[in-house]
Amino acid sequence: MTALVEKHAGYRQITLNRPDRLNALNAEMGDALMVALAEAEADPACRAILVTGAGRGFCAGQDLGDVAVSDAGPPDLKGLLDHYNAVIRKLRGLPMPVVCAVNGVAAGAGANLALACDIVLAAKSANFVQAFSRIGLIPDCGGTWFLPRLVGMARARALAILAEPLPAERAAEWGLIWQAIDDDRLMEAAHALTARLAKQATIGIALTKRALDAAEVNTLDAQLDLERDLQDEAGHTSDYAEGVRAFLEKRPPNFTGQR
Ligand code: T3D
Repeated sequence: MTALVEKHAGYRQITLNRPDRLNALNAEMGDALMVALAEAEADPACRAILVTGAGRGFCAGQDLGDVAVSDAGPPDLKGLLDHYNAVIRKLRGLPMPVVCAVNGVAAGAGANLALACDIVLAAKSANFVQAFSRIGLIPDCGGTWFLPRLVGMARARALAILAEPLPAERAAEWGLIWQAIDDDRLMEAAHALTARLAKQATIGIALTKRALDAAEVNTLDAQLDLERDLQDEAGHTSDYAEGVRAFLEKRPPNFTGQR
């Protein structure tokens, strides 16, 4: 199994599982991720997702053993990327929050897979490498979109062109990720955060994600209208009613994640 799924109360953990190759991506893993994400999305009991990697790496990007140029010519990179792009689109389009626990090196498409998640935690020993330029490629799986938005164009350009490893603590300082965490505490912290998210107002979070994604292209005027409409939707959920009731009654809310 190239992607392992574990069910926890309220959330699922999806683990990239080719540890002897630092979880390098291949077509089979792309398919397995799509299935795991689609199944999580279809499960009403699943209100958050945790993505991580098995072994000492998070993901070393494309499995280069599968894409070597041969006598038959270059490999079908377009076809492969259509495959991986579907995974990135699926991840970004999920209504529930996705936490990524980067347990070790995240290189090439593996780095950008992590950046597609909503909240990225990383072990302090991990690093992020836009390894593409080392082999004559361009950042893909959304890299050229995520990087400038997260860290600004000057840093995005240097990361993409130089392909130098960015240590987790600096990645957090730069705003590429949310937090760098001591290695031995990473998974405990990632589970605690995902479990906490699984108890929050799930529809409100889904609408927040939609608003933030739309803000990437909207004018302020359009965004204000969108916020008004999404807030109206959030305001009709039972979680909103419960949130206000709980506040007034001075107790923690008991959100169900339902409409
Ligand atoms: O095909 C397309 O559509 C194009 C898409 C491209 C998207 C991309 O992701 S391009 C970028 C591809 N990734 C890379 O270029 C990274 C290659 N890996 C590395 O540079 C290094 O492995 C790391 C910096 C990630 C980690 O270094 P280190 O020293 O910690 O580990 P290592 O010894 O290099 O790797 C451990 C094993 O994993 C090793 O195998 P071995 O010698 O023990 O049998 C190594 O060959 C294997 N491995 C690591 N990365 C890949 C890989 N095998 C296949 N593909 C890999 N990407």
